Amino acid sequence: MGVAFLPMNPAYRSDEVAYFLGDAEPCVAIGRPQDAGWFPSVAAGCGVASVYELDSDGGGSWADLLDSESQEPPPPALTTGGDLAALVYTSGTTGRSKGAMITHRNMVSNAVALQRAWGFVDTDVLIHALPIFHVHGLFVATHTAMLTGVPMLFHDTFDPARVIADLSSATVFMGVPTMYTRLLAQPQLDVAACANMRLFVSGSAPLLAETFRDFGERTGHTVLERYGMTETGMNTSNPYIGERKGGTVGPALDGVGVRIVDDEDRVVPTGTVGGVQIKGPNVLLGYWRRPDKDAEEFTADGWFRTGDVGVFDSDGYLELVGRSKDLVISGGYNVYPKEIELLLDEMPGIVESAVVGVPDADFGEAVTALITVEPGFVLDVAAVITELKTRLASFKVPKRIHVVDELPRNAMGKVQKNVLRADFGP
Ligand code: MCA
Ligand code: AMP
Repeated sequence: MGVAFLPMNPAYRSDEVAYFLGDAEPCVAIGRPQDAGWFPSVAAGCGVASVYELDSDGGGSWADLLDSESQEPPPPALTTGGDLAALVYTSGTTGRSKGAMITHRNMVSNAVALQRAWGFVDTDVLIHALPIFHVHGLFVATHTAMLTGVPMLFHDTFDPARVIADLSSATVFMGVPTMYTRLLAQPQLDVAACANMRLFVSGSAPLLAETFRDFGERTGHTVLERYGMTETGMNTSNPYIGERKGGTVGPALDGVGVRIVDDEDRVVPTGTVGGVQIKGPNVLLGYWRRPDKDAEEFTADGWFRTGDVGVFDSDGYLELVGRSKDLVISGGYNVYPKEIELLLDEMPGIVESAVVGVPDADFGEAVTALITVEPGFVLDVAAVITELKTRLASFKVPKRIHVVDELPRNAMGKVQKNVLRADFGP
């Protein structure tokens, strides 16, 4: 149809929605009935011409419109696979998200590569319990199942007991590490419960070695870990047939170029840590209306800088060892510290703040804020959290806030977040 889709997390608050709609300028916006008090006016305020509602049972003014139209599909407007298919917002390292322009070719190439790599067959049944506003649930899970033409048992929220109850009717599950730790917390997860399953895939955040080990021991299944990004879809995957190495995200997928480079973009020898760069048909067209970001994130010879830091082992398996970008991944959701710091720094009595991710048993990393205040000021932490919740989706709101005398800085005056992570970790 020539339409580009912009998925949004329904947990976003009005300021966040206003930013996306103002930046993307869609002609149609569809919201939920429970947001009727603010969504239509925010969308109209951003110049969106048509605003509709869709409820979780498929009813609402959007469904009514479709019912009232002729059933003839509109003439295809698509001309090439290089056309824009979706705008997915990501990576606001300076506090503002950027729209990653994903093409039809990006999606198709990745779906085909994953279908082959993970051995999808027409008898598969996928348990889909991921949110459908991020690449993991929206493209990786949905596209592999749809390309193979197999059913999805679609869960509208993640409930570990419900997933376990469905395992006997399914063959594939995809989840983020938090889902695996929550599944392991259920005593009914065992070999018998998983007897019909052929594959468990994990991604979006690092799978802890103990989760990998415990899941194997409890279920007899070796979790297959893979690595991707909104901008690139999936890049690497442990093999379906062959050794799945815990702590690694496997070799590059078919057709995807993955290289490790030094600070001057020179490829480093195997076994040397460096920046991870990607090239291939899976890599985004560019950032929506951000040529400055395209220039920053792509090398002169067309490789995309992921901001991840990794190393290849002698078998060609990639191990991710860190990130050069300032990003917290909490339960698979990306949280950009800058976005929270900017809001905190505006609040009365706060001098400055630093937001970091500290290790957390459930979410992998827990968003944690360190704050300095004006002399004599007593910070009401509960009020800060309440205020942040009106401005931000609640998964971004710090789980912990500490008032400190000062923030540690290096010789360049930059806040040393690694020191804070170590000091405020468990
Ligand atoms: C929910 N909460 C969270 C998180 N999730 N807080 C921190 N981190 C989180 N991840 C908070 C809510 O804000 C709420 O707070 C309270 O927990 C309960 O919310 P609820 O919705 O009931 O949570 P849940 O159902 O228990 O959610 C946990 C979850 C979810 C199922 C693990 O976070 C999830 O679906 N994560 C997957 C995200 C994902 O798909 N990421 C892929 C993006 P309060 O009570 O204060 O309101 S990355 C990607 O796509 C790339 C390409 C890749 O590689 O895959
Ligand atoms: P997003 O911007 O939401 O697409 O998140 C992509 C980021 O998630 C990557 O750049 C990595 O930092 C991280 N990520 C994805 N998969 C994995 C994984 N298996 N292990 C560690 N980090 C991962």
